[in-house]
Amino acid sequence: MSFLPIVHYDLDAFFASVEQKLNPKLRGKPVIVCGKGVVSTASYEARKHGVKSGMPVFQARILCPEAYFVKGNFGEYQKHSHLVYQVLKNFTPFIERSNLDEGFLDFTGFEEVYPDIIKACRKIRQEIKNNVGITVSLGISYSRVLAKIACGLAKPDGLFAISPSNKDAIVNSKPIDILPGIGPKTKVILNKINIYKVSDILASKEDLSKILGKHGTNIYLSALGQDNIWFKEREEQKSIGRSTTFPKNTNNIDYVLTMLFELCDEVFYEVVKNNLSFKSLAVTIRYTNFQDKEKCKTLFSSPSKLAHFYKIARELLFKIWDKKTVLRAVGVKTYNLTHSSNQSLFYNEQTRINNVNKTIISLREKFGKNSIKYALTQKY
Ligand code: TTP
Ligand code: MG
Repeated sequence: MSFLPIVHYDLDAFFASVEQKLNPKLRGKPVIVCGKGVVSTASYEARKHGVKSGMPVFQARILCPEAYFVKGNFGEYQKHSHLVYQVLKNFTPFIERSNLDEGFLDFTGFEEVYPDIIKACRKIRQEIKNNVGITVSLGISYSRVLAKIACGLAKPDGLFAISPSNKDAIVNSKPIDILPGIGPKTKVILNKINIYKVSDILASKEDLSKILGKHGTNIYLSALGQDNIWFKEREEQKSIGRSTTFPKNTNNIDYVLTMLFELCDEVFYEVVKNNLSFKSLAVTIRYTNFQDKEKCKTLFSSPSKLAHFYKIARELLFKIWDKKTVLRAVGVKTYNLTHSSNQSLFYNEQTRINNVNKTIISLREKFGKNSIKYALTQKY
């Protein structure tokens, strides 16, 4: 079998599984995690009764009155997501988290490290079960879209692989909404022209682009198993960075930090504006002899506040700069960018910070960059 380098992981009934792990009384029972009057998630025991995410809690009570209804504990979910990440990062440095409970692992070029990728994935599942106490489903394939589909087929608590030789047999007979880009509205449009299965999409290339334009073409490519706008290749993920050459060489610490803060401000809001998050942050300095020095840090999660971003950048700067040597330039760069999704039904501190960031960005778009700024207080 050809090497299948892409793995999609998705924790099973994530919030409910964490509740069941923390409270043994809930294990094996229908558990419904509620937030803002709707179901955040239901354990598989509750799903048997028809309870679904997004459903009003009163409706879930009718469908499954014997369920345990619990209030979500976002801090615990973040903690468990972090524990899962700790396990995953021992297997590959290329982890693209889409949200707290799912993402892609990229094993491209790892054929020799993992000659049997399925065996490696079994190990990942076992380690998450042992070390974190919840279960994960894994989909393995040669593209991101197929790995995600495979993961859906593996659920719950399973593992599924789609290879070039079994792709048609497995995927083509499935309903079209297995593909990305097909929500309820697109589904209705396509059903009207007798497109129900993935194989129907493969037979309707022209109709798709005629009716849905570029969107239709992208759906067609997904049906072929090719990644496009929804899932980008690792190579396409760029970095965002800025650097500045000082008008005069300097070792004035206040001046250098002020410039660093300006750069952090630009890079940070550029990242946020594009709905991205990043895994690595680097600071570079250039000496007067044009030699460069860089210090990079890999982070568990992308800072959501400029102050936090700047704090890390300043620490990195002080690791490579003795505060005495005269400098010519300084730079800040973020690497390993992925699209971030802030999907959460809870209004929490994170939502508040995201709203503040969005407001700052829209004020700047209207009134210019200097219309609103954080004050920099120097402490070192
Ligand atoms: P999902 O991965 O969609 O669902 P799940 O992990 O509960 O179940 P499974 O993957 O086995 O199908 O979402 C992950 C978590 O995100 C989920 O546990 C709760 C939260 N969530 C919401 O808060 N609201 C929602 O509408 C959805 C879909 C998820
Ligand atoms: Mg999940």
